[in-house]
Parts: sequence; C-alpha cells; structure tokens
Amino acid sequence: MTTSTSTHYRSCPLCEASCGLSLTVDGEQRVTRIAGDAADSFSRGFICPKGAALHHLHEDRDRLPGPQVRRGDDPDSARWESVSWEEAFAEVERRLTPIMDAHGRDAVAAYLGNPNTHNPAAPLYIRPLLKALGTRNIFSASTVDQMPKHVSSGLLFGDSNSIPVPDLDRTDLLLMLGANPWESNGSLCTAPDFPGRLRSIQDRGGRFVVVDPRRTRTAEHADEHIPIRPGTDALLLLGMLQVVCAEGLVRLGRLEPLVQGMSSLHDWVRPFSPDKVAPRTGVPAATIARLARALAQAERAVVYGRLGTHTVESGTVAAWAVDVLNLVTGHLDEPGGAMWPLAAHQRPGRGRGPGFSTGRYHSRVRQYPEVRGEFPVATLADEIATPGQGQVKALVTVAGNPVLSTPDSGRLDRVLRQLSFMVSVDPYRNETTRHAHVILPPPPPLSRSHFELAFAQLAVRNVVKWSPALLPPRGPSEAEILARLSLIAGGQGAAADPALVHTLLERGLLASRIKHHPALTDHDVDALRDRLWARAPEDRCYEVMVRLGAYGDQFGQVAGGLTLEQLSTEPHGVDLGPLRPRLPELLRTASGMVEVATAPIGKAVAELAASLETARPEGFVLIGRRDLRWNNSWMHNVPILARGRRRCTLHMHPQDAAELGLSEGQTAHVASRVGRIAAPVEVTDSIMRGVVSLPHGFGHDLPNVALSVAAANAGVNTNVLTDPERLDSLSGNAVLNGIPIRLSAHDLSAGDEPS
Ligand SMILES: Nc1nc2c(c(=O)[nH]1)N[C@H]1C(S)=C(S)[C@@H](COP(=O)(O)OP(=O)(O)OC[C@H]3O[C@@H](n4cnc5c(=O)[nH]c(N)nc54)[C@H](O)[C@@H]3O)O[C@H]1N2
Ligand SMILES: Nc1nc2c(c(=O)[nH]1)N[C@H]1C(S)=C(S)[C@@H](COP(=O)(O)OP(=O)(O)OC[C@H]3O[C@@H](n4cnc5c(=O)[nH]c(N)nc54)[C@H](O)[C@@H]3O)O[C@H]1N2
Ligand code: SF4
Ligand SMILES: [Mo]
Repeated sequence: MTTSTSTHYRSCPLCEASCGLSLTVDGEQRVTRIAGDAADSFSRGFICPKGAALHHLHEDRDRLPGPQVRRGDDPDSARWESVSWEEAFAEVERRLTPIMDAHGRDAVAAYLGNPNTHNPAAPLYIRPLLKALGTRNIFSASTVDQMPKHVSSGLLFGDSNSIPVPDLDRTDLLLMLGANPWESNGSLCTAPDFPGRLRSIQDRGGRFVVVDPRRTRTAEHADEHIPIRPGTDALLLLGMLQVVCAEGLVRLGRLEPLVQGMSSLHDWVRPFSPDKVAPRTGVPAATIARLARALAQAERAVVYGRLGTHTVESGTVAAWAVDVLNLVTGHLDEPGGAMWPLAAHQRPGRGRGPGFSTGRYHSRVRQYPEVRGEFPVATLADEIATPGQGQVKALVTVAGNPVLSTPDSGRLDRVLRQLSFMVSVDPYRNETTRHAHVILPPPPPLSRSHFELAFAQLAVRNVVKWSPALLPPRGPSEAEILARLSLIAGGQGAAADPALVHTLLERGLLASRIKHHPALTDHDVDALRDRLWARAPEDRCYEVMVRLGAYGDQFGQVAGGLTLEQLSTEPHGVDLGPLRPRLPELLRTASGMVEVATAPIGKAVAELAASLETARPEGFVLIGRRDLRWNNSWMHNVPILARGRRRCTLHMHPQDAAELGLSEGQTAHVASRVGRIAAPVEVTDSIMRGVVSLPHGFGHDLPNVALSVAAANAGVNTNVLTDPERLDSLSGNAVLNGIPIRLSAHDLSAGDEPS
C-alpha cells in the first residue's frame, strides 16, 4: 500500500460558475479533500459548499452501482434487480422497439434535465439520440427555466443561443431583477465568485440594485433593494423604457445603423407610464423614473434579469425588455454593459442568417407551438394521458427529475404509471426514475472529463479549460450509454458498436467546421481525424472544436493557436481576455440588424397594455427560492450538505402570519387551482406582504425512492401547486413564480382553490 498523496486541478461541474477545484487524492485513488484552486484563471480560489463536497457526491452510497431493471408494474411496490449492461440494453431494445413499430415515432417522448448542461458530452450525444428517436415529443428543463431568454434573443439577434451577459467586472451600475447569485452562484451569467464581483462594483465606487419580492442575501448586500409584486417585471421594465423614450434619453451610439424598429418601440411603450405601472408592480412611479434616468445617464451600466424575471407569464417580454433597455441606453455590446463572450469552441459569425421563428409544428393535445424543437414540459402529462393517434407510450429521461421539478407534478407522478415503457439515464432511483423500467447510471463527475460548452458562451470573461477524467469509471461513459441508446432507437440494435456513433459525430463536426474554413475546405475529414491527439470520443469532439475555434491552431495553420494537448498542460485554465464587442458579426437575423420590434413581441406588449385597464389581481401568490447548499432536487442526499436547520419552509411576512393566525413552525395549508400541500411556516420580514415562498426540489418521501439521506428530511413538493396551464405564451415556459394560492391555518377543503 502506498501512502503518497497528489493534487489535481479541475472544474467543478455542479453549477454554472465552473469554479476551479484543487483535489487531494490519496494513494488509494480516493479524493480526501477539495479546496478552491487559487491559481484558477477565472475563479481564483472561490469555492462553495457544494464544490467542496463533490467527492461526497461522487461516493454517495445511494448512487446506483450498475443498471437496474424494475420487476413489477406498480412503481410504489416493485422490486428492483441489478443486471449487466448487456442485459439492460437488450431489455431497452426488447421493450422500446415494438412501441416505435406499432405506434410511430411520436409515441416515444424524451425529457432532458438540467445536469445535461453541466456534462459537455450530453449535448453532443443527445442530438443523435433525438435524431434516432425521430420524435416531436421533446421536452426539457428549459421550459421551466430560461426559454424566454432564448426566444427574446432569437427574435432580437436571430440566434436563440446568443444571450448577452452583464459585463460584471467593468460595470458601474447593475440593475438586477429576479436573481439571487449569493445562493445560486449566477445563471445565464457565468461568473465564479459572483458575490465577490458584486462587491468589487461597490469597491470601485459603483452600485448594484436588486429587484426582488424577497430581501434575499443578494439584496442585503445591494445598495438598494426594490420589492416587486411577483410576475410584474415586464411592466416595470416597460415603464422604464417609456421614461427613456418620452424623455429623449435614447442613445444608440455606434449601433444606430444596426437597429430596426425604433419608431414602433416608441409607440409600443407609450401606455406604460410609471404612474400606470406603479400600482401593478408595487414599485413607486418616482423610483421607476429614477432608475430609468440613472441607467440612461451612466457611462457603464447594465440591466440583468434572471429566473424570477423569466418564470412568469410575461417572461419573454421581460427578457426582451432587459436587452432593449440596455440597447437604447447605449449599454449593449459595450464594456460594462451587456456583452457576448466568444468561447474557444465558437467561431465568429457572418452578421446575417435565417433568423428565428417558433411554431413550425404544434403539440398534439394543447396545440402549443414548438420552440427550439421542444414543447412545454408542462404539457408532458397531457401527451401521456390523452388517448389518440400520437399518444406518448414510452419515455426516455436523461438527467431529469420532472416529478419534482415541473408543473402539476402530482399529476405527472400519476400518469407516468400509464407508460408502456420508460428508460432513465440517471445515477439515482428517485421520484422520477422509480417509474422507469430500466435505469442506466452514468459514471460520477470525477470519472469524466470536463470542458465548458454551454457556460463558456455565457461567461463574463473569455476563458477555456479542459479537465481530463480524474478517477476511472466503473461502467460505460455517459457518451457511450447515449450512443448505445441511439443505436437501439435507430434500429441497429443493442449489440451495435457505439464507435459507429462516435465516428459519425467526429466526422460530422469536422465536416461542418471545415466547410467554410478559408484554409481547410479541401482537406479530407479522415486525414484530419488521424491528426487528433485525444483518445476518448467526447474529448476528440472538444479537440475539433478548440482547434477549429476562434483561438485554435486550425490544425497547424495558426502558430501558437490553441490545441487540446496544450490545454492539458494548463490545469488552471487559459484566460482569453475581457469580452469584446461582437456586433454586427454575431447577428443571424435575415435583415442583418437588431430587430427590436418583431410581431410576436408587439402582440404580447399590446396585451400587457390592455391588461393595465383591467382589475388588479388580489390575494396571496407563491414564489420559490434556492439555497447555496443544494441544487434543484438532487443534492439533498449528501449528509454534509443536508445538515443544519430545516429549510423546506414556507416564508411568510409577520403581519400576514398574524392575520392568518399562524406562527413560527406551525403548519400552513396551501391550495392552488391544481393541488394542495401543507408546510411549516417560517415567519420573516424579508418577504413582502401577500407573497409566500417555498423552495422547489423537495418531496422525497415517495415509495421506492432510494435516497436515504434525502428521505429523512423529505420536505414537500411545491410543484404540486404549479399550474400547468399558466405559461409564458411566447416561449411555453412554465409560470413558477407568482402562483395564486389560498392559505390557511386549517385544512383547506375542496372548492377553496383560487381560480
Ligand atoms: N417551483 C419551481 N420549480 C422549478 C424551479 C423553480 O425555481 N421553482 N427551477 C426550475 C429549474 S431552473 C430547473 S433547471 C429545473 C430542473 O429540473 P430537472 O433537471 O428535471 O431536475 P433536477 O432536480 O435538476 O434533476 C436532475 C436529475 O439529474 C440526475 N443527474 C445528476 N447528475 C447527473 C449526470 O451526470 N448524468 C445524468 N444522466 N443524470 C444526472 C439527478 O439524479 C436528477 O435525477 O427545475 C425547475 N423547477
Ligand atoms: N445553490 C444552488 N444554486 C443553483 C441552483 C440551486 O438549486 N441551488 N439551481 C441552478 C439553476 S438550475 C438555476 S436556473 C439558477 C437560477 O439562479 P437565479 O436566477 O439566481 O435564481 P434564484 O436563486 O431562484 O433567484 C430568483 C429570485 O427571483 C425572485 N423572484 C421571484 N419572483 C419574482 C418576480 O416576479 N420578479 C422578480 N424581480 N424577482 C422574483 C425570487 O425571490 C428569487 O430571489 O441557479 C442555479 N444555481
Ligand atoms: S459555485 Fe460551488 S457548485 Fe458552483 S461551480 Fe463553484 S464550487 Fe461548484
Ligand atoms: Mo435552471
């Protein structure tokens, strides 16, 4: 036995911040300690409790050791059996193929959860899987999250992935809505040590303002906290736009020749004077006007809106208004404003493209338009439960827990039982995967390489890093699991060689990347493949992207250009500099302009204007919240993170609690149009009156869930209350914040629900 220890550096894959970690590994190949990597080019030593517990997550005893097959029809009482990988894939083929043959491609649905964005192999390998399935019934966590921002970016800039991020390190004024980075560590804005970067704004004489119905930890540190009535950010932002337009504060600067639709914008925002929107938002008219003027007059300023701004009924209008405010006040694509990174795996664009649209086809039951090739996950249960041609009979989930994370999840939990077959790629048997017939557990995060695909495109600096796998995997990689599922879905069978998919991906990536390449168009794809340095299939894809990316060596054509081999010698990452202006090159609209006034937004803004004339909604509304020590539904099983006081509580203002006769720790009964729950009250003046808050991701007490630590502190599932019919119409995103509810100290009887 050897006792020597070694230190390794790699990125934390658990949230968007992608912090550099320093891991101590003992002679037995066990990680004994994790600290922040002080030399990391981006995070400079920052770490949070989740990153420091990554090895505990890696070693979680409840992580499934291998594939499992369910024996028995009732997920509440069924027995689970460990099988070999070959048996598991054979079982998938045996049960999935007949359903596709008998009922057609749309009879199989797919749900893709959030951790797919944290695993770079997933976006690469999910594409061939979805292609092989050939189904239109694709759902993901995007429609309980950021879909509004995709739609607004698509409409404005022609590319739904071109989301501008606040240039935190150079701004002097940040107006932040519906985000709580002190707990979340940031979202659609990759900025390790987000809190430290906010403090730096203050240290250099700037300030940041938080708009949130709760006085969050972020709001406590802010220079100003502005409480807002949930669901009304679009009105506040339109009010600010009205002030900017009416007071002649519009300043497009160098973007003037690149902007289309300004006269419509002036017309659209006219009805939204601060006086009109103040009673709706709860934000005083004078505050709205003051914020607008401050933004317009600041040299370096930026508006940033996140989850609380997006997961509401006018999420897309709010997302659009954020960018338009930045644009008209001269803060878009400018240092200190909202800018776009250019990641190492990306290439600059050509300033024009096909543009963005939605609704190429519609969902079967509720006729929701397709958005980025998906339907709202809020309608997944409808597609399973409603008989007829095209009914969903089978489901593939990858890294998702919709039974806790999506609307009306009590119903989803019931209707998943109707499926003829379900297969889940997931390390745990949890609330969702207990419904599966086969569970295929991927290796834990320390057993795979890491390269930022998603978040490098959202980072506040251009940075690149590649972390090779640290510990050997016990079974097939997630890439291989997904490749084998693709082969089954594509009819090649369970025994087909996954190398077929690896090669297809590699060749496809190379071919598309050299197609318009000035120096490589004539090159042979296979000759270039022979020159790849990496061995693992997913690493070879990252290598192609890096070498043919904006800073790459272009296969030897650019001296000193990046290669993956070079990145293997840079465990702290490579800093590629601050964000640089990208307009017009990044645009993919048909006009080659920023299209401010597209028809879908115009219609939605007109509807909002009309709503100002109707009666103001009354009654309690429910919002969510996050906590630094867990991530959505799946980190409650790590003892060191689960310790401490009870956290699945209903936050309530002291006066509201007094009026309802509720006090600290007592049970509150909560009913919405679709469900009811009971939760312990936590009285706090950090939440505004008329609003209560409950975190999501709890409710671990369902039968046959194998999460021993989480089950001991099960909590309640707030999404039992979320109404599946309340969506942001432009994006299909669920309304998770601002849900009308009824509250009582006593059991609520049927008929008590708000309408
Ligand atoms: N009420 C309310 N609901 C919400 C939200 C809210 O704020 N309020 N937030 C929403 C948001 S922003 C999101 S993103 C969604 C999340 O929704 P989901 O993605 O559906 O849920 P998660 O809880 O993230 O579940 C992640 C699943 O992935 C598995 N997993 C973890 N690591 C891996 C891996 O490496 N590979 C694979 N294959 N699986 C893995 C976990 O075991 C778990 O089953 O929830 C949404 N739901
Ligand atoms: N520790 C931890 N980190 C996480 C996650 C986690 O679960 N735990 N989840 C990750 C994921 S998947 C995501 S998407 C990100 C999300 O990260 P953030 O976007 O920062 O989201 P939250 O932390 O949920 O903060 C949203 C805030 O919006 C407020 N809010 C609610 N309704 C409204 C409204 O109508 N208007 C305004 N202005 N505010 C409102 C809430 O009170 C809350 O403080 O976090 C990621 N990071
Ligand atoms: S903030 Fe925490 S969870 Fe997120 S990347 Fe950093 S260490 Fe990991
Ligand atoms: Mo999310």
